[in-house]
Amino acid sequence: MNKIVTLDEFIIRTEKEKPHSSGSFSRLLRDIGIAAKIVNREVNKAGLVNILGVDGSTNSTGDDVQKLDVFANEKFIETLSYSGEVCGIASEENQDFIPIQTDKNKLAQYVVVMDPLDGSSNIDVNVSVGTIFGIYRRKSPAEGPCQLEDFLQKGTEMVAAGYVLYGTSTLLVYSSGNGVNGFTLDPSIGEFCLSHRNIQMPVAGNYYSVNQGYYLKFDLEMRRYIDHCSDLNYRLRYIGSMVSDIHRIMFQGGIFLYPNTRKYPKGKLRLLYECYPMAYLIEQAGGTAITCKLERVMEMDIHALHQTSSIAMGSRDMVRDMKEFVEKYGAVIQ
Ligand code: P6P
Repeated sequence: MNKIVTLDEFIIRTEKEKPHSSGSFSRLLRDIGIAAKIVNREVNKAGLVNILGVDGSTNSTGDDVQKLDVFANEKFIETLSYSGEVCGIASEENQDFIPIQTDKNKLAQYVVVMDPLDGSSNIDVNVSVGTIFGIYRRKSPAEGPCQLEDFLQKGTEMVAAGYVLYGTSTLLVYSSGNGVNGFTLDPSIGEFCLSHRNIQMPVAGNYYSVNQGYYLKFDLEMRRYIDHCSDLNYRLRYIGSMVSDIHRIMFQGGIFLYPNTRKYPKGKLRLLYECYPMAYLIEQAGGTAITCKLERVMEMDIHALHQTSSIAMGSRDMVRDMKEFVEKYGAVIQ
């Protein structure tokens, strides 16, 4: 029987490989794991308690905020604030970033960007949802409060990214720049245990993931590529939860698309805490992540916390094919 490697043990082992590590980053990752376990406990019993349904408010992009969204946001903020390793948080659920100003945190060197419960419209129908997070080193002077510049950093500046998938089992998948590893929560011992070592995405696949309902609202080049997927008898899989849709692609190959539409001319998904972290993981797993105007997502300039972007990410060969359709049919800005 293989020895169980817990998330905490894996983080400590990884830390030893980085001689100058102060342990601060490791403690931050462990705290994210703790918050994920707390959120998981509530997600798993959401149907039993009065935590379903919307809480009447809307978030920064006008989505109805589900009660579990609010709970997840509060728990991640609470856990990360207590940790002492984070000087600020930017969340989908908060219009502005949140400075963490306790004595422990104000000298902290990291900020966290997150979508605490992505795909939350699926909660009430028991479909999997996820948490997405990214970690940056702060850029502002260490002794003062965090600044907006600490968050408006390109994806290439991210030092780690990950997601938690609350599905048939609960999985934490993350990378700190040396490959992607997955940890499955074992409820019997309350630990995330290493279950998917060094995840490498297939270079090709036959799944495509897009909201087909918007087909007529996509630009010509995206419609032609989607027709191409259909002509090749690729299988359409779309859950409407980015973490779930991309998780499949990480293991079985495929391409995830959220092109710009008339309703979302700059795309719907948020660059800072959805596109950058998922692009980081996709690239670390050997895939490709670009916008529908063929820019590398990680290199995109960011000017606002809730800035959106179109995206096409997944298996290297499939994104390359999509790129050929855009070049052939699209008015790509050179
Ligand atoms: P649509 C969920 O609201 C989300 O932010 C992502 O998780 C998901 O990929 C996308 O929006 C779904 O959007 O317009 O297809 O419902």
